[in-house]
Amino acid sequence: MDATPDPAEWSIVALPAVVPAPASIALPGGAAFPLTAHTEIAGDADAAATARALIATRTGLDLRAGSTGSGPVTSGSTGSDPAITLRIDGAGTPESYRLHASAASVTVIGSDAAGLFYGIQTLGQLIAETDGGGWGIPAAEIADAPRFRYRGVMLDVARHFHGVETVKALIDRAASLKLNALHLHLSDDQGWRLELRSRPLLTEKASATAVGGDPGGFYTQADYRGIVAYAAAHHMIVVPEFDMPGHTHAVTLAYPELNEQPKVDEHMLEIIRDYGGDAPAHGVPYDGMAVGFSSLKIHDDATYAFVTDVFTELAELTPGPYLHLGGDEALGTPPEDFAHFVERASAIVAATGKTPIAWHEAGVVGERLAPGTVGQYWGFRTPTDGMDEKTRGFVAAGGQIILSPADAIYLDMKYDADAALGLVWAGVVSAQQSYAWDPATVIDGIGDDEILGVEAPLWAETARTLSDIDTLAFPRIASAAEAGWSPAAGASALRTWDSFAQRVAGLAPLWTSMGIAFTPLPGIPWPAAAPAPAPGIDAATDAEATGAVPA
Ligand code: TNX
Repeated sequence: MDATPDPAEWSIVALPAVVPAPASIALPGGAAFPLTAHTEIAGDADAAATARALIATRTGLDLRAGSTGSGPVTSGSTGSDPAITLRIDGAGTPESYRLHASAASVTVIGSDAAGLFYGIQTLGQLIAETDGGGWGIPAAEIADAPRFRYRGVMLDVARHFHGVETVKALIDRAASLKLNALHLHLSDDQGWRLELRSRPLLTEKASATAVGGDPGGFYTQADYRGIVAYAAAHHMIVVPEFDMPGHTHAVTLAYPELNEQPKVDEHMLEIIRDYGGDAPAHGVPYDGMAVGFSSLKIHDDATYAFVTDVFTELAELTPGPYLHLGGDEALGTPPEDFAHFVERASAIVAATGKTPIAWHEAGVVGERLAPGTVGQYWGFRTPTDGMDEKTRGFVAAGGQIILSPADAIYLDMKYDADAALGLVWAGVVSAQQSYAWDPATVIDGIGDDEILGVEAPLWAETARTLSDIDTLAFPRIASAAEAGWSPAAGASALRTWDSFAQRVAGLAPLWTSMGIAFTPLPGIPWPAAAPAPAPGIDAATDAEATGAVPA
């Protein structure tokens, strides 16, 4: 007698690992949808290709072999095997989708192409091993839509340069968590990372170095366009940043006449004492980790010719609606000069037709910002030092806010005091702490209507490789995704740490199949095969061990 149960009776015992939590999910139980090499995928061709690739990654099943799914099928199976149908119906809010799964069929309907893409990401997360030994999708009814329009991750490619392949890998990872914006921090004291035809010396002279004397690098325009296209294929926009008027020491290597002399103060000397490196010198590459010592000349016309050149060309290269002008930590710029600069720079960016974004400091000038300028808040979950007041300045100018609270979702903070990677200026941030906040309760007067979204920045002083990025970002990036996409804390039974921890644990096999070197942080019930929580692990030499959870 054949001991293998009929696939029609396979069921799944594990809880579905959907992250970020969907707006609504019902799990009727019973038999699962059996996923086999004969499962057809029908409907939208782009979406079918995405689904096939994801299913192959997760299960090793190559549905291409048995599938007939490239035609204009809208009603499911054309053969005897249960089918997956993917389509777009134009109904519902942007980026929303509905997913039905039963033993007989799976249907994912997106309101638009992005919604269908997100429904497929959910489908990929639902795949689990059945009690029959095969793969399946549990019976489920999901109706899902994002809480916020903007859900981002930022990668600093200035402190350490990260090549196109690493950026694409980050796009894969972020899109799987329904993030839709990749903010690239393209310039800082340590280097300029984007080739510009209007200012070629920036990459010719100011891109070769990085923090710690590591090699630098830059994106050619073709590289950048490739990143933008890859992001678009994953329903992500690229939000490029040239940081000004501080964080501009690299400019002194190319156009030395544009900058003031570096301002070396006690704070800077303290960082040099703690982290090593030399004090900055005008026209000499800087490879330390201090911030706030450089400044463009504020009352010089040549500065605004430069600002106009670089943002005009950046706008031409960037199809997305936003350009980020920086504006953080301009400690080397006197306050009145800083105000003058951000007012003019936001107007220059707005004149390109794009919406400016600036770090929250720029909100100090309030209505003098270009109308609609977006503010990015990087203070703590409980604001200090008037950072909330500055952030409200953007609202006064008609702009919305992106929340990046550093003591929750700065992915470059250490997750454990002994961790090899990361910084600690915003504290040691556990997975629990990354989850313990709600966007609408951070700043008085900034609620859902004033919030554009949520972004998790990863500054790269200590992150040299994709493995470093994974080790720092995962699992805490999932907290940011849930804050940006899911219903507010308190508005859904799924929005608790316990639920989140269980769902994240359930993603371990998917993340492993995607090659993500996540850190199995404590407090999350990782599958038994996961390595023990490993504070202090040296990710550079032990990258495999940090993420090696067999599927
Ligand atoms: C602060 S927060 C910075 C960056 C550093 C980061 C390190 C903000 C807008 N700027 O210049 O890289 O801390 O965590």
